[in-house]
Amino acid sequence: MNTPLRITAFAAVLATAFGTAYGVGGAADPIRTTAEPAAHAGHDRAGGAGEREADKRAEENGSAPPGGLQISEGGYSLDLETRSVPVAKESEIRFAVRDSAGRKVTDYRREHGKELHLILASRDLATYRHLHPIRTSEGTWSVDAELPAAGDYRLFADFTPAAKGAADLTLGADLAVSGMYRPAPTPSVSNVAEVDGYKVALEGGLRPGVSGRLDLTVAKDGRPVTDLQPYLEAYGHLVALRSGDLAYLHVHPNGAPGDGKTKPGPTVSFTATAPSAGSYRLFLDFKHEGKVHTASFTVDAGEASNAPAGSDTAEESEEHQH
Ligand SMILES: [Cu+2]
Repeated sequence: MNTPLRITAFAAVLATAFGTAYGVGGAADPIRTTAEPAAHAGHDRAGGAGEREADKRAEENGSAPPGGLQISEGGYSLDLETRSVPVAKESEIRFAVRDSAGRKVTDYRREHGKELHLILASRDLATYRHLHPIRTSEGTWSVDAELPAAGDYRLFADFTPAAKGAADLTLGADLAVSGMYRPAPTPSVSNVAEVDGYKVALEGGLRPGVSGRLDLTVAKDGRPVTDLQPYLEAYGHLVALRSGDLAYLHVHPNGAPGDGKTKPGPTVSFTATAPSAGSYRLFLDFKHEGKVHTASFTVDAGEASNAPAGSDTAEESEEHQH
């Protein structure tokens, strides 16, 4: 149904997007997760045969949850020391990642140039921040943020512990921003976003359970931008958050700066799979003329195609035309 190369590339993207879910299938059982939140380490730490059986089933039927929905997973927990900050006032947010013994984690594997990527998103998806906190040698992370609107926010820590066998994890915790809360409606579905004088057009989209391609094309003053700058080792970073529960999907571009074939714009291409049908908010970070900009879109992941192989082939031929 596909060339081996394409399957490999797709698998790599999947591994990035769902590293947690595929690497640590054990977090799939909601009952078990509630009762024993820190018990789902990697397969090497899996419990009895029944548990391993459940893990295997979860992986097979794809029911392993997306990232960001749990505060504790794979033996690691997000310990949010700052539970609440005032609205519209620069405030320090502190947290730590703790291992199953309760110790603060101080060894991380770098992903895209950073040990940990921090995403802050309001529950209504109107506010989004992609930040890089600093860590003390004892393992406490801190970052200053000024959040423009009150309400409940989700804080996502995206990281990979350096410990052997540890998978890429996205842990999530709630952060309250105090003040008068007026939830914003989700912006309507659109394939064009405007930010800081840039216009970003989206082609393609998300499909549940099927890999889909998303091409984002950046223009300024009506002209394609062909000198995007690498930001964190890529020409763009795309995060998708599911409306309703903020399930977190971090995808990376197809191709990297300096690989000899990826151009610095105007189009940055991604591959992603939606965990379900529904509405998603996409946030694209890109860098141009020394500044990072964030373009956001609302997209609908429709019903999964019955013929994923056919759709992939269609995409592929499209690719060859360029
Ligand atoms: Cu980051």
